[in-house]
Amino acid sequence: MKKYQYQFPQGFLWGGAIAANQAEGAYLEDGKGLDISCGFAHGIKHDYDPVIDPSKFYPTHEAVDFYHRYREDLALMEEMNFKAFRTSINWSRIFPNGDDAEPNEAGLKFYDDLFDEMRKRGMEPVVTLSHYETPVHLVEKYGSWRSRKLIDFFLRYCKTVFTRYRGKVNYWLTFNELNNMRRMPGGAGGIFFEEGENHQQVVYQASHHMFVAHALAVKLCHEVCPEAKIGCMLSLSNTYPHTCDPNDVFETMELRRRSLFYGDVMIRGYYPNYIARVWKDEGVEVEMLPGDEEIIRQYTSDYLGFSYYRTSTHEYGQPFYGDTGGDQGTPNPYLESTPWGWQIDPVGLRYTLNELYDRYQIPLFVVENGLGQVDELGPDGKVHDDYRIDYIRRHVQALKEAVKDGVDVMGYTYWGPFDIVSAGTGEMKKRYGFVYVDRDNEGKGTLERSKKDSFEWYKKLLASNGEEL
Ligand code: BGP
Repeated sequence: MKKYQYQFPQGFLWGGAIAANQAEGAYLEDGKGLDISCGFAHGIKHDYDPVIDPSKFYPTHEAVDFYHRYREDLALMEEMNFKAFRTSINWSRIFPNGDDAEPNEAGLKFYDDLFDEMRKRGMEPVVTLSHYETPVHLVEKYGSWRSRKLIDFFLRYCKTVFTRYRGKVNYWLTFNELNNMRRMPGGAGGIFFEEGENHQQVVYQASHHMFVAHALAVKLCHEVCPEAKIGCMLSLSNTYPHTCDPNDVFETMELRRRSLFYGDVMIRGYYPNYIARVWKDEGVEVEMLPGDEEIIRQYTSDYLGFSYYRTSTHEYGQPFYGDTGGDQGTPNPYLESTPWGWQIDPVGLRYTLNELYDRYQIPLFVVENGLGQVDELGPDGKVHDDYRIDYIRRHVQALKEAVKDGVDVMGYTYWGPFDIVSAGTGEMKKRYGFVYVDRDNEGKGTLERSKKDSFEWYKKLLASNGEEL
């Protein structure tokens, strides 16, 4: 029996997380192709332009220029004692069209240098293979993951990067927040609907192809780099029943299952019984080839990476838009909200960690958690972000309680350790960083980096392996 764990284990992966498209910029440099993030002027929750409109400003095109400034940024992360740094490889830097026969050497070289730099600075790279970055050509030519062909293209890409970065990257994640296929299928899977389509049919068929691709990527990773671990990644901010009315309670469970369904398939390795009724009610018939279910059963995730930001509540009869109720659900009177309406709930993190470990019994990795706020520069030209320190302190406390509860947690990578473009809204104004980046919503600013108060605080937290709160 496992002994009582009263503190964070040695080797706990503390650090930070970003995504290529939200930080790198250089959107067409060194042979890169267009990926879907390039067509969202206001983030993935809003309209997508299949053709770039030259009169519009697209925030990811330059983002915060991590492509050219990563050495400076990683030096700051090293100063904060990071043990891990999560980013994605932008698929379209390696295969500009997604279906190219040969990879783009300049793209491969960029990530070689980036991962070398991380290792040199004592950080384990944690790498997402697809973080809202499906190559545009795959969307146009094949309808993205509607087509089974994407499985082969994705695996060609995986084989290329697993082989190239073997020994450098030991932690992989396949698709970022795959359960967001329901809420934001454009971002999560490059799915844009045609008129008259049954949306749920398209989403679940595409998800099936992604499940097979995920399982085959697990297989491949284990063959090519046996020392590496590969996980799935889900958005698992949580939802409570708004009241103890059994109707609220039951329906909230059903809503939660819409997200856990993705973990159930990729971790437990089979389609859960409850989905048959959901599909029947929604008129969904997923086509599977013989052998698909066996592949999914055989190659399950080594760990579960997930994002946790908030909770909301659900009332009987509300629509199931996303992972947290009717996107935001009904406000919880016991919690405070950010200016974006995200309700801050540290206990919810402990609850979620216990919920997930009870269900899956595999290591968990909090690969995203953080506070998006409006940061004002003080008269001294600095950001005094006590509110961010408070948010992290309370969440890390809750994380520690979960460790004591016996949950097996591998690490914690804070979202957006330096300010980057918001995925949801495309804003720079929604800042998460310990490091301020001088750039605004219109793309103005010097891009200069400066430390906020939270920088020193997080540095101490990491130096003490999570003890100095
Ligand atoms: C997650 C995404 C990230 C991210 C974060 C914060 O859903 O994986 O890419 O940005 O949420 O969201 P936002 O940027 O909209 O504040």
